[in-house]
Amino acid sequence: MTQIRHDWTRAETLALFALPFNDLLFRAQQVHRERFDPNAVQVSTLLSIKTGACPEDCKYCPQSARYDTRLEREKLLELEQVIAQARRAREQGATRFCMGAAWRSPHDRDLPQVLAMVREVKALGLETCMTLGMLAPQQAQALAEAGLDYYNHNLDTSPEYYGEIITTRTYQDRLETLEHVRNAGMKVCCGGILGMGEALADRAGLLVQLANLSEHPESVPINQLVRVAGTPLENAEALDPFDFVRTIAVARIMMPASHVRLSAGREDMNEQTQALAFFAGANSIFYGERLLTTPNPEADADRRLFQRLGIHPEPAPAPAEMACRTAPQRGAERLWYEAAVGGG
Ligand code: SAM
Ligand code: DTB
Ligand code: SF4
Repeated sequence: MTQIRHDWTRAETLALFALPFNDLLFRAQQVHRERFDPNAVQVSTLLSIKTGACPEDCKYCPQSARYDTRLEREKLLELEQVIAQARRAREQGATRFCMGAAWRSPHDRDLPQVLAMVREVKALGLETCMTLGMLAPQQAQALAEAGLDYYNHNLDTSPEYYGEIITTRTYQDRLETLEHVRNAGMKVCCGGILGMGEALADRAGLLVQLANLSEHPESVPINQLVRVAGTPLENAEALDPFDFVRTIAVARIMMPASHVRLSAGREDMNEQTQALAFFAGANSIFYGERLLTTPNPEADADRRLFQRLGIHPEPAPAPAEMACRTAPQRGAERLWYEAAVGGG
């Protein structure tokens, strides 16, 4: 069994990237099979619970108030709206519901409403995830106590390239939030974005940072930049799909027990590239027609793709690990297959 390591060097990582494509994918697939069902993919649905008007300057992001992206801003959603969307996601067969807010960090004033969202979504039998920006230790604690399973906070790129992309918060700020999340006992979802003009060394640098955290993130989203008109990166050069797949494979080899998420950007990817990404070790996706503010493939199209590839959705954690898993959710898993058969 491949060892879990936390002492990766950039040179070793670059050597993985330099392998011939077939050798790299073969190694990644071998590592993948040691710990995972190679035909199971975890499915999460995203919801933007607070959209736009963000004070940060992340150059990739349509939600920054600094760029004119024609995005309709929305205040924090009402609890009922969130519950309705979570139910819908569950009916479609998602097992995790991820809620994102365009904040630098949550205001304590908003926390009670956010905690209620965690409790209610969890009560539906879904795993819960949130991404709300930087967290203070007490905020992380409160989220954990409300039952939040995962917190998403990305490093985005290498420490060296980071300053080209974001100036309003530091890499160190991000690392500190990740530590608060860990200390509160939540699972960490942390990854980055490819296609922002970064060099290969920056991709390696990002993966070294992730793999050398004291514990690997349980979930590692690898996003392909969604180029949104009005953002400074709207004309970034398109990524070579093979380079995207290579990065997935290297992430899989460096973090053998983590779920690697084929994250944003699937709308711009053909099915063959997605299939290669699954072969390279990606075993999680965002499912449902919307990411936060940009389009994602239709649920029907994903069900058909899964069916054509013989992939099934990964079941939610067993009842022992997640006492509140309810009958309706098991029903939803059955529905997934029925819908897939009907839609195929
Ligand atoms: N505001 C919070 C924060 O930044 O921590 C949470 C929401 S933010 C939208 C979550 C993540 O989405 C970012 O860290 C970034 O990695 C990803 N993201 C945002 N815009 C993107 C885009 N255009 N393409 C790909 N990923 C994007
Ligand atoms: C992550 O790594 N990717 C997701 C999630 N975490 C929150 C967000 C992708 C956002 C893509 C642009 C948008 O839809 O606004
Ligand atoms: Fe704000 Fe998050 Fe977008 Fe950065 S990525 S501008 S913090 S919503």
